[in-house]
Amino acid sequence: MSIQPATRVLTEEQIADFHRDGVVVVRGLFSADEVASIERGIERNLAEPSDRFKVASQPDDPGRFVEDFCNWQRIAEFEDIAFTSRAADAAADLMRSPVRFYHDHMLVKEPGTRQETPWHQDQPYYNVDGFNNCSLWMPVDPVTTESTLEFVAGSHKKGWLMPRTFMNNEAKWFPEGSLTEMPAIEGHRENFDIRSWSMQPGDVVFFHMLTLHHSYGVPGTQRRRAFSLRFLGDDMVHAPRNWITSPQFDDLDADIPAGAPMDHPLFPLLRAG
Ligand SMILES: O=C(O)CCC(=O)C(=O)O
Repeated sequence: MSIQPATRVLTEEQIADFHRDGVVVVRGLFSADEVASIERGIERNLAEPSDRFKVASQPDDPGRFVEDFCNWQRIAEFEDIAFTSRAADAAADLMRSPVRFYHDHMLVKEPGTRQETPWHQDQPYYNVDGFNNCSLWMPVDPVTTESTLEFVAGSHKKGWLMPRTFMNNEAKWFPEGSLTEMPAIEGHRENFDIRSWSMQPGDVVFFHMLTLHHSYGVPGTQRRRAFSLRFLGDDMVHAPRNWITSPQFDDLDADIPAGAPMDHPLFPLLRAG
């Protein structure tokens, strides 16, 4: 099957913002129909969780934070948005590269969730090396700055930081002492260039897999259902790990050697560049 060429959707200014800050907001990337479709996909995912589904909040949390990963092959709405929407075109603009689909990620905070998403980078949890990448995060519910995703501008250029579990702060990936620890950002927020945007359904943020990001819980009665797509550019290669990555991909080592491109049916090319 021939891979579609990308259509230009972002401005030079948006592309420059992403490269400088490691994050850019793109208003209205998805149509109302696309948002409704993703919302249906999220509800289906919640009703039919996969083996990767996890609860990321404590049992006594008044709300609930749940996540699931890699469901595009069984949830048509997720497959559609990855393959046919302007998301992959925007990723091609940002990466100036062919676009490979890495995975989808659903993140839902139910009303009253206290659990924060701690400050973290994504790439140290993954099984990929390289720098040319981007992720998209979009809410299907309106989010205020209290519960939106927030980012430390420029942090994607400052190296890898220790990944830890969200709930208990355990080092389950890189061994203790092998990476620099996360700086204490909460309590010292004035020392960091923190960027965030209130968002309407259809708006998205694109961010680099090394950009530090965080969100608070959600107050009141508002759900915060979000969906994310992860994209790989032309220098991204397989980095097999001695631990279970998040998300987990079983038995890839036999198919993709260390250091090779993620050329595999699980990671389809979405745009030719
Ligand atoms: O939705 C959240 O609170 C966290 C999102 C996140 O960490 C991500 O998309 O990588």
